[in-house]
Amino acid sequence: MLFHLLYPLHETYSIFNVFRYITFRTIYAAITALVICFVIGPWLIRKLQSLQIGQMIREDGPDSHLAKKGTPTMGGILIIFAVTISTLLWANLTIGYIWLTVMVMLGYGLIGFLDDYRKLTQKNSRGVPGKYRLAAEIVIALFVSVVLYLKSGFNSNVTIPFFKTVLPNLGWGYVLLSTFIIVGAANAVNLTDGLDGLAIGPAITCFMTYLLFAYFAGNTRIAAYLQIPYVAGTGELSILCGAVVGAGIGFLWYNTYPAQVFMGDVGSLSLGGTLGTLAVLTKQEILLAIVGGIFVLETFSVICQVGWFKLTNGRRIFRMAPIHHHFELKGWPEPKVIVRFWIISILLALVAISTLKLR
Ligand code: 57M
Repeated sequence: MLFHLLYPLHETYSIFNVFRYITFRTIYAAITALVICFVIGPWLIRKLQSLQIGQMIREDGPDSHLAKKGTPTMGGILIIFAVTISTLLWANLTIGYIWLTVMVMLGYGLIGFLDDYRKLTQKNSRGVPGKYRLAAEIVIALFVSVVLYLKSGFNSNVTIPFFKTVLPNLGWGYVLLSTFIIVGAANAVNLTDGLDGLAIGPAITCFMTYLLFAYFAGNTRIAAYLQIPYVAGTGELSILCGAVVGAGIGFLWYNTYPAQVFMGDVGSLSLGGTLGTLAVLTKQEILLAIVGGIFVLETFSVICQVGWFKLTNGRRIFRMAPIHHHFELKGWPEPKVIVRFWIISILLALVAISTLKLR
């Protein structure tokens, strides 16, 4: 909105020319979202507490988690609110990719909200039946994928990391791939969100990385120099990514150990769905497996644990899955698990960025 209101004034006052720059608006989108979290966060936590929107803790989890019972959850509402307001303020709202990504964030946020709400009203950790939740996630992801496939200027080639000339065109198969990426990312972040700050930390590094990818893909000179797909309009997604990074840091202020609030499925599903959508829009689909390697590791640990458990009639690979619980049960203090996962996430982000040159 500010772009549309203030940039035209640059013809009279040159200072307003600054609003044309994506870098400027990305920085201030991050600052705006961060300030919104600082201003509204304490009120929201008190509100969640007064409404008794507290976390139900499963008995079969690590004993250390029992002390977390009643911690306010659904703090993801703060993230979504801050990102939405900041994006509407700073992004060029004529870019359809902005609306598409915000739609996924709000749609997945609604699915998560209904899941969290049902857990609270039913006083258990089951929530909305998995098949209905998955169906709703697939419908939203499929809609976005079909819209992109039919949109002129958006091709169905897949970018393969390390290979600049290998760009297989999947045709309609791209719709299935992008649907899988969006739904998979949402559920991977959801699984990871099991320790204080464990999901939001890697989410911040992922969105910082895709902030760069969006800026590069939307800039003809940089895209040509790096020989990555140019996608007109994705540059504006840097502003949305900046807002998510700012909101994520703001949320981490309250979610850091010992957490005052959890993001809830409303936060984890919306963050993951948004991240998956960005990976598709910036044509860095497969690279998400490296950038979001922590989320992949967590999901993979569950798949291996459940699969092995069924294959061997009850034997486990890990002491408990997802893998963050395994380290907890090995005796690592919670903060140690969290910060070490953050460090790995930063390392993976750097490796992923380096692949743009290693091709
Ligand atoms: C999402 N939710 C956390 C919080 C957060 C198939 C199986 C692997 C599924 C998985 C599962 O239930 N996943 C659900 C993870 C939960 O966090 C809430 O959920 C939101 C995110 N979706 O925002 O509202 C608990 O995580 C802890 N937490 C924190 N700090 C945070 O900032 O401490 C969350 C955020 C919270 C709190 O304790 O209650 C979760 O862990 O459920 N199941 C599991 O992950 C369970 N693993 C398991 O059953 N392993 C089995 C098989 C199935 C693989 C095995 O290893 O044999 C673990 N989780 C629980 N109990 N709660 C262990 C048992």
